[in-house]
Amino acid sequence: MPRRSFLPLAPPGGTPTRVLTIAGSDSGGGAGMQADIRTCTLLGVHTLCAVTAVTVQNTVGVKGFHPIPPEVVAAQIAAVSDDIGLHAAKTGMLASTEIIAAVARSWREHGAGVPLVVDPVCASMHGDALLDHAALDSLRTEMFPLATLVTPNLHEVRLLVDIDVVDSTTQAEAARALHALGPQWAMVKGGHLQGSASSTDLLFDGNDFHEFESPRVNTTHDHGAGDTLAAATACALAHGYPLLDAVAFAKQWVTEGLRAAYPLGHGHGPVSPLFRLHE
Ligand code: PXL
Repeated sequence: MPRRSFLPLAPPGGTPTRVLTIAGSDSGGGAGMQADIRTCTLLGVHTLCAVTAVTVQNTVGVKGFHPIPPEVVAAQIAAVSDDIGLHAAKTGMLASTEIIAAVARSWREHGAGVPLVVDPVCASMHGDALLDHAALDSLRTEMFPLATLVTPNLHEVRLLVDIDVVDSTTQAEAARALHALGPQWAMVKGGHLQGSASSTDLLFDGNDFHEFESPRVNTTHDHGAGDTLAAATACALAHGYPLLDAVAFAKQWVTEGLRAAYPLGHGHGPVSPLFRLHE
């Protein structure tokens, strides 16, 4: 796929493709639902939103979060599916066992046949918990079997399948273990692997492995990188891209976003899809 190829746009006044984000709000505007909305919008996709939690955070850390009642999360999914209709969805921060149960139930009712990217968010980049530890099992047993694609980073891989990814062999072992939990595709993101000049994500479909390599972008402003990757993948899937093309597209998108990332506040600034406005 050529660099700079973007997704098809609806003409002005035409109804765009819709993607639902089921995620937490980041008051700092860098990660979570706000990152999803930024990416979807700049890709010409209308974003539907089911908020799971309101986090209180800035660029330095997460001070706390307030989970939304599970039935309200489920009702948001039902409301937008029934009236508006969606072409793909992604999940980010799900916060608790109860919210995961509500999202899974609601997805079984309303999501049939719609591609679902599950980004199993467990903690912020500062290590602040965004998911109850007891909810890890629900993520594995309730969300993974519903997923078209799961996109854990190395920290999440350790929590989910207890594998320390240190090289390509353990990365493949982890992809197999994640796939065995039920998603159609499992991707182990290698961005946090130290000592490599490139960032290689490894995707497994139960038979074959596929590598996605991009140059490592040296920046401390990478808040929201995982959310952005999952959101861009969902947008491409919503447009009917085959999964491998959707991931390749999203990987380019997040790499450009990392190159355009900007300082903000006193901590880590966000990945920035605003580069799109300079095209
Ligand atoms: O980037 C993971 C993430 C997802 N969702 C919310 C977050 C974060 C990281 O901080 O705050 C709400």
